[in-house]
Amino acid sequence: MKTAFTRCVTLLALTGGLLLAGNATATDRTAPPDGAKAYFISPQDGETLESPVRVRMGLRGMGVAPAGVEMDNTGHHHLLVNKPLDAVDLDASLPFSDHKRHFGGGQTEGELELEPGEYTLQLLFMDYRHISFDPPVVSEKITITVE
Ligand SMILES: [Cu+2]
Repeated sequence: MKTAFTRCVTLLALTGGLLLAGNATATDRTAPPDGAKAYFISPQDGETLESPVRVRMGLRGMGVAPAGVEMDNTGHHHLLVNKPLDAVDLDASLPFSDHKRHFGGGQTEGELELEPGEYTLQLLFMDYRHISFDPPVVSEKITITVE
Protein backbone atom coordinates (compact mmCIF):
# COMPACT_ATOMS: atom_id res chain seq x y z
CA MET A 1 0.00 0.00 0.00
CA LYS A 2 2.66 2.41 1.09
CA THR A 3 4.80 1.69 -1.97
CA ALA A 4 1.90 2.28 -4.35
CA PHE A 5 1.11 5.57 -2.66
CA THR A 6 4.72 6.72 -2.89
CA ARG A 7 4.88 5.80 -6.58
CA CYS A 8 1.70 7.74 -7.19
CA VAL A 9 3.08 10.84 -5.51
CA THR A 10 6.29 10.53 -7.52
CA LEU A 11 4.31 10.34 -10.74
CA LEU A 12 2.29 13.41 -9.81
CA ALA A 13 5.46 15.29 -9.00
CA LEU A 14 6.99 14.31 -12.32
CA THR A 15 3.88 15.31 -14.26
CA GLY A 16 3.73 18.59 -12.37
CA GLY A 17 7.35 19.28 -13.16
CA LEU A 18 6.82 18.63 -16.84
CA LEU A 19 3.77 20.88 -16.95
CA LEU A 20 5.70 23.66 -15.25
CA ALA A 21 8.60 23.26 -17.64
CA GLY A 22 6.14 23.45 -20.56
CA ASN A 23 4.59 26.63 -19.23
CA ALA A 24 7.97 28.20 -18.60
CA THR A 25 8.98 27.89 -22.26
CA ALA A 26 5.64 29.16 -23.55
CA THR A 27 5.60 32.30 -21.41
CA ASP A 28 9.30 32.94 -21.12
CA ARG A 29 9.10 36.33 -22.79
CA THR A 30 11.31 39.19 -21.71
CA ALA A 31 9.95 42.62 -20.79
CA PRO A 32 11.39 45.38 -22.99
CA PRO A 33 12.61 48.68 -21.50
CA ASP A 34 9.89 51.30 -21.02
CA GLY A 35 9.14 53.21 -24.20
CA ALA A 36 10.91 50.74 -26.51
CA LYS A 37 9.53 51.12 -30.00
CA ALA A 38 10.24 50.13 -33.58
CA TYR A 39 9.40 52.53 -36.38
CA PHE A 40 9.72 52.98 -40.13
CA ILE A 41 12.21 55.56 -41.32
CA SER A 42 10.97 54.66 -44.79
CA PRO A 43 8.68 54.00 -46.51
CA GLN A 44 6.05 56.30 -45.09
CA ASP A 45 2.42 55.37 -44.53
CA GLY A 46 0.40 55.90 -47.71
CA GLU A 47 3.44 56.12 -49.98
CA THR A 48 3.37 54.85 -53.57
CA LEU A 49 6.63 53.26 -54.69
CA GLU A 50 8.26 51.02 -57.24
CA SER A 51 9.69 47.60 -56.51
CA PRO A 52 12.19 46.87 -55.04
CA VAL A 53 11.01 48.78 -51.99
CA ARG A 54 13.80 49.94 -49.74
CA VAL A 55 12.82 49.55 -46.08
CA ARG A 56 14.73 51.40 -43.38
CA MET A 57 13.98 50.30 -39.84
CA GLY A 58 14.33 52.46 -36.75
CA LEU A 59 14.44 51.47 -33.11
CA ARG A 60 14.12 53.46 -29.91
CA GLY A 61 15.18 52.34 -26.43
CA MET A 62 16.84 49.06 -27.44
CA GLY A 63 19.80 47.82 -29.47
CA VAL A 64 20.11 45.64 -32.56
CA ALA A 65 22.11 42.41 -32.36
CA PRO A 66 22.32 39.42 -34.69
CA ALA A 67 19.97 36.49 -34.07
CA GLY A 68 21.44 33.98 -31.66
CA VAL A 69 23.40 36.60 -29.71
CA GLU A 70 21.97 36.90 -26.20
CA MET A 71 22.46 40.38 -24.78
CA ASP A 72 20.12 42.37 -22.55
CA ASN A 73 17.67 44.69 -24.29
CA THR A 74 18.67 43.69 -27.80
CA GLY A 75 17.03 41.80 -30.63
CA HIS A 76 16.54 41.98 -34.39
CA HIS A 77 13.94 43.37 -36.74
CA HIS A 78 11.18 41.39 -38.42
CA LEU A 79 8.89 42.70 -41.10
CA LEU A 80 5.31 41.51 -41.32
CA VAL A 81 4.04 41.83 -44.89
CA ASN A 82 0.24 41.62 -45.17
CA LYS A 83 0.31 39.77 -41.87
CA PRO A 84 -1.76 41.11 -38.96
CA LEU A 85 0.03 41.09 -35.61
CA ASP A 86 -2.80 39.14 -34.00
CA ALA A 87 -2.22 36.30 -36.50
CA VAL A 88 1.32 35.85 -35.13
CA ASP A 89 2.02 33.50 -32.21
CA LEU A 90 4.11 35.83 -30.05
CA ASP A 91 5.09 33.05 -27.65
CA ALA A 92 6.75 30.98 -30.35
CA SER A 93 9.82 31.43 -32.49
CA LEU A 94 8.67 33.32 -35.59
CA PRO A 95 8.63 31.09 -38.70
CA PHE A 96 10.47 32.31 -41.79
CA SER A 97 8.27 33.18 -44.78
CA ASP A 98 7.62 35.88 -47.36
CA HIS A 99 5.13 37.35 -44.91
CA LYS A 100 7.51 37.24 -41.94
CA ARG A 101 10.95 38.46 -42.93
CA HIS A 102 13.80 38.20 -40.47
CA PHE A 103 16.76 40.55 -40.42
CA GLY A 104 18.79 38.13 -38.32
CA GLY A 105 22.11 39.63 -39.30
CA GLY A 106 21.12 42.73 -37.36
CA GLN A 107 20.28 44.68 -40.53
CA THR A 108 18.40 47.95 -40.22
CA GLU A 109 17.75 48.19 -43.96
CA GLY A 110 16.40 45.76 -46.51
CA GLU A 111 14.89 45.52 -49.98
CA LEU A 112 11.55 43.96 -50.81
CA GLU A 113 10.67 42.63 -54.24
CA LEU A 114 6.93 43.16 -54.46
CA GLU A 115 4.38 42.70 -57.24
CA PRO A 116 2.22 45.75 -57.96
CA GLY A 117 -0.53 46.13 -55.37
CA GLU A 118 -1.34 47.37 -51.91
CA TYR A 119 0.58 46.05 -48.90
CA THR A 120 0.50 46.49 -45.16
CA LEU A 121 3.88 46.54 -43.42
CA GLN A 122 4.59 46.33 -39.72
CA LEU A 123 7.84 45.92 -37.84
CA LEU A 124 8.05 43.40 -35.02
CA PHE A 125 11.25 43.53 -33.00
CA MET A 126 12.03 40.17 -31.39
CA ASP A 127 14.76 38.70 -29.22
CA TYR A 128 17.75 36.51 -30.15
CA ARG A 129 15.44 33.45 -30.27
CA HIS A 130 12.97 35.17 -32.66
CA ILE A 131 10.51 35.34 -29.75
CA SER A 132 8.53 38.49 -29.02
CA PHE A 133 9.10 40.72 -26.05
CA ASP A 134 6.19 41.13 -23.67
CA PRO A 135 4.58 43.54 -24.43
CA PRO A 136 5.62 43.26 -28.11
CA VAL A 137 7.94 45.93 -29.54
CA VAL A 138 6.23 46.92 -32.77
CA SER A 139 5.89 49.80 -35.19
CA GLU A 140 2.72 51.38 -36.49
CA LYS A 141 1.19 49.34 -39.28
CA ILE A 142 1.61 51.24 -42.56
CA THR A 143 0.04 50.77 -45.98
CA ILE A 144 1.99 51.26 -49.19
CA THR A 145 1.13 50.90 -52.87
CA VAL A 146 3.59 49.30 -55.26
CA GLU A 147 3.23 50.38 -58.89
CU1 LIG B 1 14.20 36.44 -36.34
